[in-house]
Amino acid sequence: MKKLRSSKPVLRKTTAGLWLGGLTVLALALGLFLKPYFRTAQSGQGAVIRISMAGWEPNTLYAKAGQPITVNMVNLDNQFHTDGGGWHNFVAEDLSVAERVGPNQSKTFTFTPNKPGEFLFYCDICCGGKDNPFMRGKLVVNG
Ligand SMILES: [Cu+2]
Repeated sequence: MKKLRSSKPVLRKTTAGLWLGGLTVLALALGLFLKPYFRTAQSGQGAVIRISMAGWEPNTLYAKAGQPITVNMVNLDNQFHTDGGGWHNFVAEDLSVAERVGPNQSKTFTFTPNKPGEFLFYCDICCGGKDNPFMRGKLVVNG
């Protein structure tokens, strides 16, 4: 009987250890999962936008006036495109933004729209550029 009693705390410790380990793993997993959201929250607003010969996806971005927005522009095209060699750019004249991204590359840039409104952005490297509706997108800046 004495042996049984002495083994009880050991069993309890193991159970507690398992719980603690499980909780730690859970917290770490949750932290990893939530990390991008927290980063976005810290640096204002964030958006991922994909560009290819087919156009922008999505073609509407949202921002808030006076708050920085970080755009991660992902280029889905390769260098074998005869039209611009697979390069694209993000041009928003009214916001003084012009960023280029190479084939199969991504580029992250940050800017701060200082006034509310709807602003045109486009790629002028390929496919007719600004005149092609597929190469056009809209940034909606809320006040
Ligand atoms: Cu383009």
